[in-house]
Amino acid sequence: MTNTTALRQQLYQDMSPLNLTPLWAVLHALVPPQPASPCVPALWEYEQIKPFLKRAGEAISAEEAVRRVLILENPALRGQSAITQSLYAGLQLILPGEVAPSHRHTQSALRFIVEGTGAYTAVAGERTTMHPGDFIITPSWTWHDHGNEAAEPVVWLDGLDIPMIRFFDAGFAQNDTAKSQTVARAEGSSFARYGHNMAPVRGDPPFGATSPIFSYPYERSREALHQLECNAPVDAWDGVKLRYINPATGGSPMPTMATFMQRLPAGFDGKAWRQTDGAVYSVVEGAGTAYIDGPTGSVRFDFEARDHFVVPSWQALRLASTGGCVLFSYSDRPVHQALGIHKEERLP
Ligand code: 1HN
Repeated sequence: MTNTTALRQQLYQDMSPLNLTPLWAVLHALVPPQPASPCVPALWEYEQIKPFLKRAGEAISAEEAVRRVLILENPALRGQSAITQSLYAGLQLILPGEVAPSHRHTQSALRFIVEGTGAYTAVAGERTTMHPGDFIITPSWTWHDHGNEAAEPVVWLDGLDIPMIRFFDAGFAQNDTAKSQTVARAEGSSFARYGHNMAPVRGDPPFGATSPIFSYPYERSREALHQLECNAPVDAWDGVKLRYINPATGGSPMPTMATFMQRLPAGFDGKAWRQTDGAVYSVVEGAGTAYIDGPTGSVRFDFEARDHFVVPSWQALRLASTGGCVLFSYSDRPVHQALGIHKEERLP
């Protein structure tokens, strides 16, 4: 051992009991030249998952579970209930006749309906009926419960900012006194008030940072994408892609998560792009292929309707579809934008 090495080792050892660590040993990893996410790309095929959802339905009731959900964990983050460093994803099942009891928490949630029709979710006193492809939000600290008064099981994707709120140590939660909330407004009231490029003339309740619309029906988003596919130029990277907005601000429906719906026309063979916000995808209709290029190599995911996949931060994604498809996705982009650190690169 050289003198210097010995000197340093002794320094590290002697100061360690005082919880001191030399920066120069970790500086490179702390400020990498570009994002080096510990997350890996991953695909969850619905065909493979569905039997386990079914078995979960036999193993526990929605009420006992509170929320009967199979968490989609990033293979590189097992045990952390995280699909990216900042986001959570899970598939929730509710069977006919079941109720998932009312509660609220500071974590924001989104629901994206994957299979089945007729369950409802209630948010702050208003119910909305679920249909495949609908996008529903549960803003931070709003009471919410779910129920299924229809004849078939309903499965949806839950997207939450759980790891982010955990990072900030800012999580609070409460159970409601009643299992289901009392309905305070007729179904469709929020959409009638804010879902048509119009708003009430006076007496807006304070919505804060979240959208006054809490259900964005698939029928509407699908129609918009169809119109644009037929009548407007198709983007070489995205196909036809729209973002969901808070109509009161033009920003994302909730402050921590952005959501998107896109259509890849039949024969689409897209260019690659990358962004700092890792994203979770839910395949709505059709089939296609995602090519993801990252520091640990390249993967190819052949996806079908109801499959889910995750693209980590700063890994290049290229999408293709022979027969055409529709994709829903969400990411933590609004937080990157609020912090001024969002970066996107479209590769040639
Ligand atoms: C939650 O409240 C729901 O309300 C779903 O359906 C998933 C995961 C962690 C914490 C709360 C729901 C959740 C959750």
